[in-house]
Amino acid sequence: HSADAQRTDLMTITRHVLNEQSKHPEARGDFTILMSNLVLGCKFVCSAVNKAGLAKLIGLAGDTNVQGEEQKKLDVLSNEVFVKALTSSGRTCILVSEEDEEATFVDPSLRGRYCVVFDPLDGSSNIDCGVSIGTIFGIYMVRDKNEASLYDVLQPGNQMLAAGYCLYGSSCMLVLSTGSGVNGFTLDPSLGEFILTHPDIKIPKKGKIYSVNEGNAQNWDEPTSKYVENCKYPKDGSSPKSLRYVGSMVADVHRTLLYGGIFLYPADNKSPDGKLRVLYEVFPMSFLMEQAGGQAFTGKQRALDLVPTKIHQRSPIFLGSYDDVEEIKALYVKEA
Ligand code: AHM
Ligand code: MG
Repeated sequence: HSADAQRTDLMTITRHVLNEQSKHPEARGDFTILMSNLVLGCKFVCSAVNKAGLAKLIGLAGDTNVQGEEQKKLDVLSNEVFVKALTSSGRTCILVSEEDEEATFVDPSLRGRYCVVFDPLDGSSNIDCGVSIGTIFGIYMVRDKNEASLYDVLQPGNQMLAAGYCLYGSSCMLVLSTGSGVNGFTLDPSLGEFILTHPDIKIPKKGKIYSVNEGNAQNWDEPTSKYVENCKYPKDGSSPKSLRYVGSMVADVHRTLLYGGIFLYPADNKSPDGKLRVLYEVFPMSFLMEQAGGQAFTGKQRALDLVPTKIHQRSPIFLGSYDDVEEIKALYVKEA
């Protein structure tokens, strides 16, 4: 019976990645190994996040605990876990983390072909009140691992090979795209494996939710103000949209992906580039949105076409359902 098959034939994330790689005859298994190290990092962070209060993992970096050892804040700890797991995979070359000012160039003896950009624990200001947080990542291929340079990661998002995020929420979910659609995996804690639970995710063409920090409204530009006004007081007789804003990008984008709607972190006259970082926030989420049939726009261009010049660069971002993003695009075009 198919019901039995569903219970016994488990599509783990490793099996899924292996299947996808088998479509590329030149694949040597490197990507699969890279992914399994990345997944290990996510499992570690998930476990640490779940017992954050108990294990007294929360606390300021630099604080000392009763044993006199330094306590690490969860975001610092998560960063170390990812850097070590990715470096030791032997498949990476350059790592860019939100937590590290400089890019990490992997020791030549351990170098592989992939560059990984990531935010190890995004939304970490939410940890203390138990709100969902996440890890975001994007993967590029280096041109020549013996001549790796920052240029290899200062590439537009359309050059990414894969992108995804892990949500540490009411369940732990990993959402991944390797460039042929988007798939969602849920961690089965008893198995310690991510199992495919959301195959081929497609974002609804139009949504009923908008997601933005409206406290910044007085500093917004015209198109953003008009757009949000229209969400609340639609001129075409349709119902107003609902507002949902967690303040944790992974949670807000995940809801947008599954339910539809729009997530925006616009420019404002205090932060003309918005808040979110191009390499490890804007690009991976834009990649996923496009792969799921949605769109991502910076206010000027398709987000994935932006060419970053600095690894921690920021950009305004509007992403989500195709039709909703189309609306904000039209407002910016009018303005220009
Ligand atoms: P962080 O990297 O300091 O955690 O900030 C990133 C977070 C995102 O997860 C979220 O979308 C955004 O900041 C919320 O910002 P704001 O509090 O300005 O609304
Ligand atoms: Mg962040």
